Amino acid sequence: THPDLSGTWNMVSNENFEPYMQRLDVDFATRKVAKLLKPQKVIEQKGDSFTIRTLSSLRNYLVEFTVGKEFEEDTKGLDNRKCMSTVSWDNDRLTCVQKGEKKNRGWTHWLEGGELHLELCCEDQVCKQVFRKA
Ligand code: YOG
Repeated sequence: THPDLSGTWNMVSNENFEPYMQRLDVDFATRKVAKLLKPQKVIEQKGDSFTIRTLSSLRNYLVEFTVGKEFEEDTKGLDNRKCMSTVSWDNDRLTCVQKGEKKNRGWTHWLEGGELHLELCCEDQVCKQVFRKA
């Protein structure tokens, strides 16, 4: 049985977000605003079905998927690319591979000490975010 990531989570830390955004070709002005944000994660997990909302004053982003089923992801409002994404459980970690123009792109969520962790990768950059239950 896998961990339940469901809930509303508030960001408490965000490391290396700027270089991650640079790898995604996010423009300078957007990066300066985006790095000041403290987004909320709202996760609904029902069996293998997930809805993940990333909410902020600048932009909201929604992704819906079923574990193990590849889907076309449109990162509209973020870096505006299309990826073929697949999310799977790697033991207790929920891992997404985002195949597309950018190499080594993806993310991993896990729970640790009651907090929600997230690593976001693009090429050689890793952004590390931590969220606490609202
Ligand atoms: O989460 O993929 O939880 O989708 C990463 C932003 C900033 C907009 C957010 C708005 C990447 C401008 C999504 C921030 C930078 C910067 C809040 C993280 C691109 C553009 C939306 C993510 C996964 C896992 C689910």
